Amino acid sequence: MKFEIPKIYPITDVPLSGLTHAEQAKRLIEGGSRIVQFREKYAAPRDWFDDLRNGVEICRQSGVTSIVNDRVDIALAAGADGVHLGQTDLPPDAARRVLGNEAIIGYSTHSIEQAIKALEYKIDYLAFGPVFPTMTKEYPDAVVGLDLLRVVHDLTGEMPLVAIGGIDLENAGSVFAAGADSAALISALIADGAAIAERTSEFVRRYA
Ligand code: 3NM
Repeated sequence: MKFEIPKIYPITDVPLSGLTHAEQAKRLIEGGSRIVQFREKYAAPRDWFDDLRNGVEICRQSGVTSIVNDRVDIALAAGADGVHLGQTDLPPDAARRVLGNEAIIGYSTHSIEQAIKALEYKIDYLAFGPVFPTMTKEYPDAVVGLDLLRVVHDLTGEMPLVAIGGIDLENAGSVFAAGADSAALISALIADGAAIAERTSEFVRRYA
């Protein structure tokens, strides 16, 4: 069954928000988010696993989809609904063998070639970016822009498409107009920890 991806797709970032993953999830859900991706690029698994488990439980209690960035093993151990894989993580087919048919598997791509290749996999959504310049990713790929996003939309047909990279309240409309089903957001939602719920509800009011 095609995964109905929410239009607003927040991703946690502890250094940027100054908050635990669980607290970010709480505030994102308060603001109306229906999905949360937990992204941890620095902490050792042992050091963030309890926080993640709390975040996943907070999502579960609200019927919100929980996704873990990069790590299939951690997603499984935490009882998350799925995993978001990058180009150097486990291949989506291997992740599917581990997580099973019910799991949501998303896959990041950064070029037309990668997006076409991604269609060979049994994934639930495809992410494409960075659509705009981003300060959040340490080594971002080249900016793909709205024109290539439109091309990927045409090439990938029914596959749910997530735009990522540099999306804010003002430019989000342009990624939806270019064919994205969802906008993945980090800094626009969580850069100011105290404003997470309010910013999320602004996006939800305007776009979801
Ligand atoms: N992945 P912000 S861009 C995590 O291109 C991530 O795949 C990207 O953060 C990709 O919304 C990115 O603050 C950072 O720009 C997104």
